Amino acid sequence: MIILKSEEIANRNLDAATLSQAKTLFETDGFLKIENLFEKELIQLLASDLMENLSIENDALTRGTRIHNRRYIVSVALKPPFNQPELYANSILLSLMKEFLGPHYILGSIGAVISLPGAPDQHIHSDYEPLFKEQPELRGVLPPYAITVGIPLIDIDLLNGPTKIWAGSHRVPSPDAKNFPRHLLCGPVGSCYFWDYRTLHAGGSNHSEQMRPLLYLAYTRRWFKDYLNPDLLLIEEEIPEEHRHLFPIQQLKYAEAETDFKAKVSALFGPA
Ligand SMILES: O=C(O)CCC(=O)C(=O)O
Repeated sequence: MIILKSEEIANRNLDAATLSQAKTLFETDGFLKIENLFEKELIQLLASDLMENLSIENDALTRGTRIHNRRYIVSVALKPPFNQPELYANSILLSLMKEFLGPHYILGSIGAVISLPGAPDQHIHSDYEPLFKEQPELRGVLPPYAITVGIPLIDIDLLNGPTKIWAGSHRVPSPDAKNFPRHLLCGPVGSCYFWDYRTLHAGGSNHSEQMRPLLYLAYTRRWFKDYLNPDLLLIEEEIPEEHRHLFPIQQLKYAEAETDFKAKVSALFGPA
């Protein structure tokens, strides 16, 4: 786990020692937790917006996709309050994504996993199948191509359902969870944890009386398209120019996409 120093938070930048520690932990374990990445007020605002429209009584969860018994994925549109760059383009988070995914990464999807009171343990899984099934040995040796960032919208603890994760399971061809140490990802509001798409994990059972919302953002190398997960990237507001590189051009509104396309062509071939 990493705890950011106050100067790192103030400068919105990791120092070299923290970056190197993050790199070692992520490469070895296939996941990393940061205890204090976001302002608590930002996360509380997101939580109240999301939870306002989701109550068990009015069954608003029917707009989500059930991924397991009493566990749902709901899509989250990039519109206020979720379109704040402090969230999706957080400079510390992006410096880590760049470190692990290379310079050309994009935001592939955003959503929330809601476990209802009484949700049992989810099945153990990784977020994608091996990229090259005909050469399974490549699974563990390739660098990461996609990362799921989980952001607790309430304090997540042992009662309401941490995400269980098996350290090092991203490094082998067909991992069996019992051969890897299991960690329980709990985290206060303001924390986040992220895992390599290959690392085995499972949502933990919810023994509390409240829903447990975990916001997630998936960052991927720009050539990767996730065909297996039931989520979306809904962009409902214009994205500031400095952050458009995070989005696949086809998903930007047409006028923006055209400007972006022209800028990219002229960067490659010179002005028209
Ligand atoms: O609910 C969680 O903590 C994790 C959910 C998850 O891993 C998934 O839906 O793929």
